[in-house]
Amino acid sequence: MPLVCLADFKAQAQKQLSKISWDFVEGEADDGITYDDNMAAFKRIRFRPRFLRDVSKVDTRTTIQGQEIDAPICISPTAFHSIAWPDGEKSTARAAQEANICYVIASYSSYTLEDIVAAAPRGFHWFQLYVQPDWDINKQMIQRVEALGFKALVITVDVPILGNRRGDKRNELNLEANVMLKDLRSPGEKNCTLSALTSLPTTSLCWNDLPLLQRMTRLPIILKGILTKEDAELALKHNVQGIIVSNHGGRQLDEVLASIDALREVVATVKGKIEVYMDGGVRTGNDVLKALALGARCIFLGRPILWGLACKGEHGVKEVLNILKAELHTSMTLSGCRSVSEISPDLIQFSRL
Ligand code: HO6
Repeated sequence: MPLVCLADFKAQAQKQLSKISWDFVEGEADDGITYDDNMAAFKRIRFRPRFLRDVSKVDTRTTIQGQEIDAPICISPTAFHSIAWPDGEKSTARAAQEANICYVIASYSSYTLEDIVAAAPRGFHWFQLYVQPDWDINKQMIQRVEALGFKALVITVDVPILGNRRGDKRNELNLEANVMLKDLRSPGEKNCTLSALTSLPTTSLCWNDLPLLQRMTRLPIILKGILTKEDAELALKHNVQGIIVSNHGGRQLDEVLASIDALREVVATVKGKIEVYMDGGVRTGNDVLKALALGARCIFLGRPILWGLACKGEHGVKEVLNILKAELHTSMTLSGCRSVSEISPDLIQFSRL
């Protein structure tokens, strides 16, 4: 049977992966309240479609940070893609390049940045940086990604420590103690992006460190993991170029707002001064349409990319991206939006929220 939606890929991926790998990818923190709510919150939103608008031509293209993408559907950073497929991030990068969308390559990748970029030399890449206590390492990393043609730095702000994942504990999977665990090892032994790193980033990272980072690079800086108006205001004050509203797929602090619910507060605060993106719970074209209507410039996918990899490698990722883009095209057509710029808050039934 063909896999026709992201849920099909999820079900098939679970059959492909070992229990320890599957549980790591699922990886919800604590009771999984936010993990569930990321999806459920989308399903509480209803549309107000418009008709008789000549939807014979519908265009899903847009731009992020000035660069064109074929659809507002990009790839969030997730660790160790070789868990799901031997070629790992190289396959992800090829699929992203073919889809002409942005791929945020993770600090904890199974291949070196050089290998990943060589696999997709014309790809549109951002780099997810976990700021390290050692600023020499940060500087080296930034120089490396600039030389490799990355277009932005994504600073993950919601991981002073790793969240509490019960599944990994039951499986006695201890990433902090051993990043190169057998089940997580890529084919080439020394292939970790940050092979020097055996621990997570610094607990002491704070707003005052941002100017230091900004002096080190010409690249735009995007903060990933902002959930409140207070932090959105600080982000503006610190002159960052973008915000990804995210709760890390419900893997960090449990019982925070669903991403799509937090998006509203952040968008209202930012008032169009910088681009706002979101990830968390996007599974259908309707979800993408809702996120855009509520002010996201684009959405990012985490787990669905790993499902694509687990099922069919590069082609699986390409299919996941194609399915979601086709669903978005259908949703736009059925709701009377001919272009991404025509997607507005009027599309949402606010009295229900
Ligand atoms: C180490 N987010 O699983 S996994 C420990 N950022 O959500 S990193 C944990 C990881 C990678 C390396 C990770 C996640 C996540 C040392």
